[in-house]
Amino acid sequence: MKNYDHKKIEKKWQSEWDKKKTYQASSISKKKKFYSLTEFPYPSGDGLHTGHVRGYTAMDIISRKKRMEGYNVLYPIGWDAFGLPTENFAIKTGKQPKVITKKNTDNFRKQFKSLGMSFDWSREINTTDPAYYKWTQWLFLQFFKKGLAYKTKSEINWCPKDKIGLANEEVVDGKCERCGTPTEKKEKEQWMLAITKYAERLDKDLDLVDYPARVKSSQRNWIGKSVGSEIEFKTSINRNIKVFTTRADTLFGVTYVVLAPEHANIGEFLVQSKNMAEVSEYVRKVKNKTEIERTGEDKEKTGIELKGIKAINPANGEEIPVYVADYVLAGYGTGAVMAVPAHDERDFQFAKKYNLPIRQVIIPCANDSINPPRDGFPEVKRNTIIVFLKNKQTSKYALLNWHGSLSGIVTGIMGGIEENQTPEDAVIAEIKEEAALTGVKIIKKLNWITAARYCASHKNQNRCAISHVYLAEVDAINNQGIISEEEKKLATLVWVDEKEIINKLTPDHQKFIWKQLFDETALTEDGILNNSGKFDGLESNEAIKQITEFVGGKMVTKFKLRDWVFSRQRYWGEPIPVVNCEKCEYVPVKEKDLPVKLPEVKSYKPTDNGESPLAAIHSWVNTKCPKCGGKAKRETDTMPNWAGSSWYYLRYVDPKNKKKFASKKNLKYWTPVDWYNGGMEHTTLHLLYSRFWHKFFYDLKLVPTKEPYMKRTSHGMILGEGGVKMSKSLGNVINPDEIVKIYGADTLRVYEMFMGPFEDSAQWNTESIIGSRRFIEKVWRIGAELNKNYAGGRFRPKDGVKPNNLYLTKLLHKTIKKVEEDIEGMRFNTAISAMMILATEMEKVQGLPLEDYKKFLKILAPFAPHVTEEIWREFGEKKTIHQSEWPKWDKEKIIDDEVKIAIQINGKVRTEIMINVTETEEEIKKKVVMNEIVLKFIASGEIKKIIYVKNRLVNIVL
Ligand code: ANZ
Ligand code: ZN
Repeated sequence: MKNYDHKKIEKKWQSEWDKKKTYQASSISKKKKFYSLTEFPYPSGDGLHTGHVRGYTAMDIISRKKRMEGYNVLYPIGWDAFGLPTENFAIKTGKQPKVITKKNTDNFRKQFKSLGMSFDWSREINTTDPAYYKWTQWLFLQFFKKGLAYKTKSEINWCPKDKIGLANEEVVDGKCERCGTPTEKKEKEQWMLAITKYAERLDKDLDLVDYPARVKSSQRNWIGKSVGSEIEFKTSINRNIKVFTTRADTLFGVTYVVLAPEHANIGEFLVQSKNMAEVSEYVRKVKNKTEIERTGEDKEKTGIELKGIKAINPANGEEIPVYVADYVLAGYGTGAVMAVPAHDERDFQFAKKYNLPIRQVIIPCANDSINPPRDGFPEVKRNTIIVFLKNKQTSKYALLNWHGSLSGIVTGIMGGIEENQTPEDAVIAEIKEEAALTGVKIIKKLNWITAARYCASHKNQNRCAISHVYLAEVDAINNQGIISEEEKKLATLVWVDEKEIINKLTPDHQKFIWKQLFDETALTEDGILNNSGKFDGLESNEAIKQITEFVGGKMVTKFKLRDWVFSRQRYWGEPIPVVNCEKCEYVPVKEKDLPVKLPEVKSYKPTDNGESPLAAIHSWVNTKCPKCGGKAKRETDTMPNWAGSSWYYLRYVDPKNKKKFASKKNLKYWTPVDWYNGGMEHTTLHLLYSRFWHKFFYDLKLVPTKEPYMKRTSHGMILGEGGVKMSKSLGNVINPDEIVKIYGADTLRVYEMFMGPFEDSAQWNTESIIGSRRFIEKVWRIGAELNKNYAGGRFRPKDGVKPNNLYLTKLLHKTIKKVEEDIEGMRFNTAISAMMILATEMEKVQGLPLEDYKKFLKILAPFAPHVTEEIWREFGEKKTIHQSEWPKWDKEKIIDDEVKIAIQINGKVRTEIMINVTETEEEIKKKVVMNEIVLKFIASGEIKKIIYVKNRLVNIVL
């Protein structure tokens, strides 16, 4: 074996794999299938950057391992090639998007191949290929035929200067990305897909799949399922306001009602108000704010009262004001809310700003975390006070350190309110009892009444302590009396710095009220009803049902999810295959006339009135109605970027099929996708959209499974040096081509997988690549050395070669097990470090058995496919390592009965020896002093002491 020449080796094997179709998946196989999918890239003009390499390498490693484990693996790739950057580049340069795309995909393909990705290139797809988008159009028509694709007026972002509709990502801080002009909202007829019809199932079926918790919750948040009540408020103008609330239990705490500025009946309320001009001016202004600007927790809420109009609270008949406010959205619920400032944070901020009453009707009641209530004990409610008493002289506060069954608990001064006491009386009395102090002044009372449930085990009961909370002061404590022995037995009084209090208090409830005393927030938790007439004392859950019924409301389920705007007024997308006939209205293009191909145009710029450039090609637009043959016009809107990627994983299973989007047979064999990895940024919309398409196809019996992807994972981003995002403008993008040239694809792959935990972001550092390169060189060296002994596959041992080494065998088996499990768990970094340790040991040992080394090559092969293939073949193997069998680890061999320990002389490591864990300390020490290296040192001094640290080291002190 010669020196390691990555350029030669990598080229050689890449073309060999290509020629032999090493990674082609067969749809006819008795083997178990494994479908591994990775998000197909948008082929940008910049090419792949090193950030992309991470995800593709990860799935490549998994796919390679699965092949070696005997699976029939499908690992396909293609191009999600419609999109704005290409279109904008075409507008700028006048080049055809098709031509630009071809150039870019050629480059991406070359790059992927140079990285040794084991894609099945025979299945390459391209969303802009008419043979592909024919089926995107066909699938769209299935939605249309079922009434799930419909046209309606909807708002788009509009740049008044460029006169074009903008995608959301082209609006930056409310301004057009290209010219900086503030964008407006413009109503336009748009195609919509009725994804909301699937909202319930998109939420529920997340239970069927293996996605990370954060991905499931991002899906669920986007869908936004919410169970609540619809309740009608009568008003003084003979028009009811229907609100949607998840907290009907708070109805007695409503102090005003709010309409969204775009509420369907806003006009009616406007004209009957006494400040119509002002309100309409307000409504007009709110319109151009984004949803986030309007509803964000930290955004200032604005609103205006509809003067002269009152609403009636159906629970208690009270008259309350009606507001129009920006934090209520027309598109959610009923577009109107009942405001409960005490229990909703947004209402709370609004009420403070506009001086509206705040009325507490729920007493939040937390279970004590240290001493929670126990099942089976009866509950006793008690009215109590909690007071934080300050010594003005020292600025310290008095806390109680409880003993006995409450040992470890630290609270403010507290106690029960007796029948004949006001809470204030109780405060004074408790301070006298527990602190022996008088002359106390009450400074503040917390507006909220709160409660905590705990177990009073000495009384065999659970308690619900309803607490009134106070701040009090005392000038000094020199007149402190004597605290009774009885009180002292219960608790010790301690004085604590203000800063320390939050850490000292133990029950969560005490921490909570302490914070509330200084920084009040709404009480958004459930609890026990209060100030609510006959419903007082009920728990929130029960009260929601009872109060809803009491006022004649009904329970409903709402979703935040909106129907999907499915058209854009742009050129570079799939034409929507619909014809608008003067007589028959929207008619689908006949299946035999699909695809509706994109015509070539001279200018790719949208027209002045915001139509797609297609609208300007009259020869294309004017057509005949597929139904009546009369005059008709083609739809000139195109589909959004998401269309092609909503079903691409289905096409891969049968990419050349001319009669169907994919055959039933292939779909049955290959789907669902077993493992789908991609960027975190696509775990909300892309995932949701493709799950929606899939479910719809499932209902049409076009696909055999309910869910498209059984497992989803996401990789962390690769950041540029210094920890910032890689971007062209910062000039910190690392081109993988450079790295491949200098260090080789194997090194780059190992480096990227070694950077850190796969799900975390990691910082690129060109200097550290050398470590991965050295590792590969080491593997090569070991191979070359062995190769001298084993040339031609026959063993010709050199003199002095020692036979098998038990320690190494064990390490090998442990490493196989670890790498196997780490790949499954995407812990690529720890798999690599285990292999690095193994390589170091293998290089040290004399007489490494070839079989052991080959096993090592196999587990390294998924990570570094080229170098392992080269060495493998050097040993006379005729078939590729990538179709060899994954090595088995032996259970017996991984039991640790031998460990390596270090031998130190005067604290310095001089050598290492293997010991058996069953050896006694005596035996080990004997062994150590007989060691050759140790003997040399002993010769120059006398042994004073030998220290043995079990299974770790022996230190000889001379
Ligand atoms: C009264 C109330 C009291 C509310 C309370 C909450 C807490 P989710 O859970 O996200 O579905 N709401 C209803 N429609 C709204 C709209 N169009 N725009 C803005 N806010 C709206 O939220 C439901 C809650 O959000 C509803 O329950 C309503 O406020 C508010 F202590 O009603 B709630
Ligand atoms: Zn017609």
